[in-house]
Amino acid sequence: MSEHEQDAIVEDGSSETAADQAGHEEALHVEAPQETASHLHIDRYEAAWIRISVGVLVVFMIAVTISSFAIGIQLPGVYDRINPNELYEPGSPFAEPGLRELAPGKYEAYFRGQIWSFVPNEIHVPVGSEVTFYVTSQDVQHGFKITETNVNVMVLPGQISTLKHTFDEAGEYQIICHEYCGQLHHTMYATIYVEEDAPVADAQ
Ligand SMILES: [Cu+2]
Repeated sequence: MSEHEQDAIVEDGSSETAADQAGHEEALHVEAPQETASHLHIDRYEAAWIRISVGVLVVFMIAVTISSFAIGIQLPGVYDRINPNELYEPGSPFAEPGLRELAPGKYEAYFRGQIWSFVPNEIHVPVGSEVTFYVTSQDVQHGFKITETNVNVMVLPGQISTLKHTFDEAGEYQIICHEYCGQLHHTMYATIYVEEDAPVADAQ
């Protein structure tokens, strides 16, 4: 087909498809004069999605604010570092870990994770107690999760992890190791007894 014949076909439009038509219209758009920034056109749907995205961010910020200030959800923190070989040194809080009363209703509890137990393996606190936990491992990586609470930290040799919880309801709370730590991992647990008017006892 010669060049002349091709032009003829386009001119009479006999072989022009709908797709070609659309292509031509698009080309016309592209050639339209550019709009200035002051008259920037944002497509209706694009504007809607921008509003939705901003809305989602605002919802996230509200959720984070409520969970940290109203509900008290906290991220586990690194309190300090400690040499796992020095856990039994005099003065180390992990040589004889356990519960200590700081003030009425306020306690700190030191726990040592080791294959395959927690020391101490039980503590008793009265209802309403606020307990700050300090946990470390003397050997491998363990987990420290208290059932029915938000307390959930990894227990790493060399690191003291900390989290706080207020026990408002009486009952038995299991502390379970939820990081696989070897053959008897499933036997590694301890118990927190939250008792009505309980005399505070600290069992090893
Ligand atoms: Cu374990």
